[in-house]
Amino acid sequence: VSLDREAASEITIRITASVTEGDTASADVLIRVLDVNEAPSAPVVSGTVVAENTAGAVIGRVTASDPDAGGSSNGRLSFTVDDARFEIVSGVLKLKDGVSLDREAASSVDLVITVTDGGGLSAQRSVTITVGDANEAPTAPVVTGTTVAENAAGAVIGTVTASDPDGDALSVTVDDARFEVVGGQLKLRDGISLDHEAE
Ligand SMILES: [Ca+2]
Ligand SMILES: [Ca+2]
Ligand SMILES: [Ca+2]
Ligand SMILES: [Ca+2]
Repeated sequence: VSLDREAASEITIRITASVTEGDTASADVLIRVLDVNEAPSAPVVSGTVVAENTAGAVIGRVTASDPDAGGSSNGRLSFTVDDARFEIVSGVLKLKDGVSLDREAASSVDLVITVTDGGGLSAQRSVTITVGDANEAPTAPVVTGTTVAENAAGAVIGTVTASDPDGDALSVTVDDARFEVVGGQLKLRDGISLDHEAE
């Protein structure tokens, strides 16, 4: 048999003495159950996603319970996270101010969350946080050539390249109707040629 202070912090027992002739005498004794610190439960995080390119982004609330709840320091909980880019403030797991993540560099982050009570007992949980994708603009297109022969219908000027941080498929257009970009090449449209003396 053992006792649980959190279930009952005091119990009263009655002790009775008797003699063989039948006389009895009793006394009530109040027994206090002393507190022993018990470990908190492993922390739980309410969110699993952090937006990329968002400094200080919030992931979710971190909670844990402790058998020694109430005013005692044995039930007072504090939280830490093992990755210096993150912090837990007022029970909220977030990126530190000024820190943001890049999904294209790493699509997820493994964190260990630790809860510690005022008596020094702790519990941990490992969580994987997904970095949510945000669409990012492609780079400005680059053309390898800058000259075109006159009187050469459909002449090719050069190769057009651009890249996209997200790996998105890109389409390339040109604002002068005499030109087109086909198969990654900037060229005059078929049947169209230019005249050096005119332009
Ligand atoms: Ca306790
Ligand atoms: Ca405790
Ligand atoms: Ca992205
Ligand atoms: Ca994109």
